[in-house]
Amino acid sequence: MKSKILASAVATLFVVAVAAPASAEIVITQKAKKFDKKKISIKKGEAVKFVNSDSISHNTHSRSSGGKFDLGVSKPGTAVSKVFDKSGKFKVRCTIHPKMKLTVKVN
Ligand SMILES: [Cu+2]
Repeated sequence: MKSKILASAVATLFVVAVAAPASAEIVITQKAKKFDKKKISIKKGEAVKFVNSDSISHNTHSRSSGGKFDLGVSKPGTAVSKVFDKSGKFKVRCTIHPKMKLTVKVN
């Protein structure tokens, strides 16, 4: 009887683990006035966390059609997050530093 309960508990734990969001957090670092990657490919519904590791503020936005967003200005040491819930190719930019460029491809 005891082992049956244990087995059930283990099975429950397994289900919980599997049911947890499959998407690991995707992190992009803003450092030296650059995104640490130029291009990333993610799945629809996944979130990207933008971490400002610079000593200056950055803005994070996209004006790509079908996926416009603006996460505002993030101060040094802070982070902002964006869920990409539409497929497509989105150019992520910083209004303060136009040379900062990242393309997010959402599959
Ligand atoms: Cu910037």
